[in-house]
Amino acid sequence: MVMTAVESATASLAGLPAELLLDMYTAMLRARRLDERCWILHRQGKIAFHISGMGHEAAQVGVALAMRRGEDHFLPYYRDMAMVLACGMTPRDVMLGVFGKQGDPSSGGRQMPEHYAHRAKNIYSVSSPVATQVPQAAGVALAEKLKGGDRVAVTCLGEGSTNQGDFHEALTWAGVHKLPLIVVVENNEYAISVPMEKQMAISRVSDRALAYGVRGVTVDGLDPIETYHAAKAAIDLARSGGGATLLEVRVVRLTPHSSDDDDSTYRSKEDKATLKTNDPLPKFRGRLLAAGLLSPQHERELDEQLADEVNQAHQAAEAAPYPEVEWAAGPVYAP
Ligand SMILES: Cc1ncc(C[n+]2csc(CCOP(=O)(O)OP(=O)(O)O)c2C)c(N)n1
Ligand SMILES: [Mg+2]
Repeated sequence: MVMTAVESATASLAGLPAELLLDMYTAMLRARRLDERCWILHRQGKIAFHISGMGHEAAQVGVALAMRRGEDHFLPYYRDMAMVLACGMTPRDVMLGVFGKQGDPSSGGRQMPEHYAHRAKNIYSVSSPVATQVPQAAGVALAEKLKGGDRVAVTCLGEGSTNQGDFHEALTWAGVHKLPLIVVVENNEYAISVPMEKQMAISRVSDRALAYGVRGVTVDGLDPIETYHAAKAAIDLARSGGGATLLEVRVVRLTPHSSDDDDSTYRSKEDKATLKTNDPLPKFRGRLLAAGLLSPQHERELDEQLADEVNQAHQAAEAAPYPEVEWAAGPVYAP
C-alpha cells in the first residue's frame, strides 16, 4: 500500500476530497510505470507481446473509482491495465500474465498478455474478438436484474469496436430491458491504423445512444475528475433502476497500437508531438501540485515506491515457473 501524505487535509478539487484525488493519481502512475516496464521487457525479448494503455489512464481510473470495485461486474478490454489495477489486480498479477507464468490469475498463462481476468475481483476474461464483451456484459447485467441484485455491469471497448454487430445487439438489449449497464467507449480516434473519420460518419460515438434508447454522454477522458463525475452519475442511475449509459471518454493513444505496430507509417511527426502535449498524467500532476495536494517531495517518494512495486512484480514473475504442459492444456482440450 502506497502512503503519501496530503499537503492539506482539507484541500479538494472540483468537490472531491484530497484522499480520493491522491488515490486517482497513484492509480494512474502505477499503471504508467508498469506499462513502461512492459515495453522495456518486450524490447529486451523477454515477453512476446504488449498492448499499452498510455493516454487512457485518467479515463480508466475515473471510471474505476466510481465503481464498487470488486463487487460490480467488470468486463475489460485489452487496453484496461489502469482499470484492472484500480479494480484490485496487483502489478504481480499483471506481470504473471505478461510472462505467461504459473499463478497468472487471468488464465494460468494460457491467454495472450493483457487478456485480463480475476474471479475474486469480479473481473471477467477479455475475449480477443473485439466487442464480444458488450453482449456478455448485457447478459451479466440482465442476470443481475433478474436476481434482484444492485450490482451494475461495466464494460469497456474502443471506438472502432463500436462498429461491430455485437455492440449494436447489446445496446439494443440494454435499452429494451433497462439494464444496469455502463458501456465505456475509450475513444482514442484510431482503430490500429484507421482514423476515426474512416471508421464512422459521426464525430461523437455517444450520439449512437439515441438509437438504442439509452443515455449517451461524452466527456474529456484526459481528466479523471470529469470522468469520475460522469461515471458516478451513470452508475448511480443504473443501480437505482434507471437503465444503461453509453459513456464516451475522449482519450489519446500515446503509443503504437501494440508492440507489433509501427505508427510512423500512418501518423505524422506533428500529430505525435501534439499527442504528447495531451498526456493526462503530467496534466493531473500539475493540477494537484497547484492545488497544494501534492508536493514535489511527495511526488518523488510516491514514484520511488511505485518503482519498487514494479521491480518486485517483474522479478517475481520472471522467476516464476511456466505452467506444466499437461496442466495448461487440461481445460482447453478434452483428453
Ligand atoms: C472481431 C475482430 N476484428 C478484428 C480484430 C483485430 N483488432 C484487434 S484490436 C483492433 C482495433 C480496435 O480499435 P478500437 O476499438 O478503436 O480500440 P483501440 O485498440 O483503439 O483501443 C482490431 C481491428 C479483432 N481482435 N476482433
Ligand atoms: Mg480506438
